[in-house]
Amino acid sequence: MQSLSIQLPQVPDIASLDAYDADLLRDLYRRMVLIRQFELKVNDLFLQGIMPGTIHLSLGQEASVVGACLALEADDVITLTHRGHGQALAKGVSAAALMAELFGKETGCCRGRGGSLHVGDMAVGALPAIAIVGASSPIAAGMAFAFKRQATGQVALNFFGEGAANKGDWHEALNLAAVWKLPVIFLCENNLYGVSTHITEVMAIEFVAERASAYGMPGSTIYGNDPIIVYEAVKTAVERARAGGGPTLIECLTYRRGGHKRDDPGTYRPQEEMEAWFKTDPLPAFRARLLADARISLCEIEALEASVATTIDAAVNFALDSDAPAIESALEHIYAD
Ligand SMILES: Cc1ncc(C[n+]2csc(CCOP(=O)(O)OP(=O)(O)O)c2C)c(N)n1
Repeated sequence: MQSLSIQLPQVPDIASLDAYDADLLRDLYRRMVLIRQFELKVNDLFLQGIMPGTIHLSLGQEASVVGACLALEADDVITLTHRGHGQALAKGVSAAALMAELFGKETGCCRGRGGSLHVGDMAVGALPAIAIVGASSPIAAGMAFAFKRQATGQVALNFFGEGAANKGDWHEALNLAAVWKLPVIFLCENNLYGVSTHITEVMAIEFVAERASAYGMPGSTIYGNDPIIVYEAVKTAVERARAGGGPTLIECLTYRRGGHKRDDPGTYRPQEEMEAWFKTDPLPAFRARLLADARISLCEIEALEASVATTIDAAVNFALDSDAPAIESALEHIYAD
């Protein structure tokens, strides 16, 4: 933790990939590429005026969500944020259903009712996103409470941004989760900014994870732009949670490549900071590490990237060809009168 800084990225020494199964490495990279290509396509569609609504892109944060989700089992559950496309794809929501959701179509993962801010699919353990900052932490703790009572062996992983860690409901969730030793992992994607506000303007300590000790749970701040580092940290937390040890707080230091949302160019960020973080882009970095591994060839990586591009094109066609929900179904699949 000492070697990391909230100001500029510090890339730690990264261990060799030898100990990891090649299929896991391929899966980590494939999901990161899927998120990257999905969001670049979504951005294009917005700029062309083809896609409606608003979007919060997570370009640059792929390693944190993919490393975290691959450390979970299929029946474990995640909660998503307003910046949730990557979280959803990492957990296994199909690109076609996600794209259709963004277009408000009946074939979308929430039948077109949610849009970008509420994506998810319980069939793959992704609770549709809650756009109220901080509000998903008590819900994750609640799900973990149910898992514990029913002895299902499942864990819940709560994604949130560092801005959420200053909300009261977040603190209450961590406290109760620790007191009741709930099987929940609180995973902060610390991208340094809540909209345009730098973390140092709203937090008097350096790292969110320092707060873990106040609740009596382990906490760590890790470099979030390497999927293996995140995978290892989450795996340890998951094992602890399943063994009845209770929650863990993990803070992944990362950076969003763009602004807060599509109408924000993100120009409040210092040039030096942006340049330094952009150099740590998780995709080229992990690609280079894979290429250095004798088990994975350039040809294979290029084929993987091309196949993801085909998946994204198919997702767009599927979404555009799908029908909007019928007007008479407007009151179906909702939980309020
Ligand atoms: C309770 C609440 N207050 C304000 C907002 C408006 N809002 C949406 S995203 C956001 C910033 C959240 O920052 P952070 O939690 O760090 O997540 P990030 O956007 O960096 O992923 C704000 C203030 C909201 N959605 N909910």
